[in-house]
Amino acid sequence: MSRIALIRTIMMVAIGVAIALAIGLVVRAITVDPKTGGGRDASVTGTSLVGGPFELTDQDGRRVSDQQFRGKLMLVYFGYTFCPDVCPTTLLDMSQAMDALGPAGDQVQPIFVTVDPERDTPEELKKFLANFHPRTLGLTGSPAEVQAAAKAYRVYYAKAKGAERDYLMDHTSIVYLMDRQGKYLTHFTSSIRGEQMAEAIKKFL
Ligand SMILES: [Cu+2]
Repeated sequence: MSRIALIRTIMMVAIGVAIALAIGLVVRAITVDPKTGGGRDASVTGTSLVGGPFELTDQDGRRVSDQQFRGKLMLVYFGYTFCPDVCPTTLLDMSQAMDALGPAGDQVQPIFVTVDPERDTPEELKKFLANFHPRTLGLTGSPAEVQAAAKAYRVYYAKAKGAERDYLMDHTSIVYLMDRQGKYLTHFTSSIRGEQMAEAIKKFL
């Protein structure tokens, strides 16, 4: 092995370790329940804690349960329609990913769950989602139903300060990819673009 080849090998290993550590940290961060800080169990069972059953109402007023998507991958994002930046950008990335997948995208169900059921009625969701991929399902429900869904996905959300009708929401911004049984596969942060998301999804199709 030449000196350059050796240095290159050492660098590749170092980068690999750094990436593994970074992934470990992110996965650990998202499995910690923000309310209870329940990191102890989360670190033992890892990402299997992300995801779970939900019962909500879609933008057409139909009742929807996670069971309906068995056999499909779910691309799940929690946010709210009044969001000034992160949510629209992320939904755009999801839409671009769906477009990039082409016909293979039929195996993927993009889902947007509101963390603001107070303002996000089915009608509001429908208006908002007209800007994004046509197969995107918008889900809302009673505060308790939304809370249960968010809890299952380890999503934190809270009303931030603001006027009575113009408040902002703080919320976790992670796109989850779930398998055909509804189990966690991987996740994407806001920095990923649609094309990269599509490439990552393809590996699971
Ligand atoms: Cu948002």
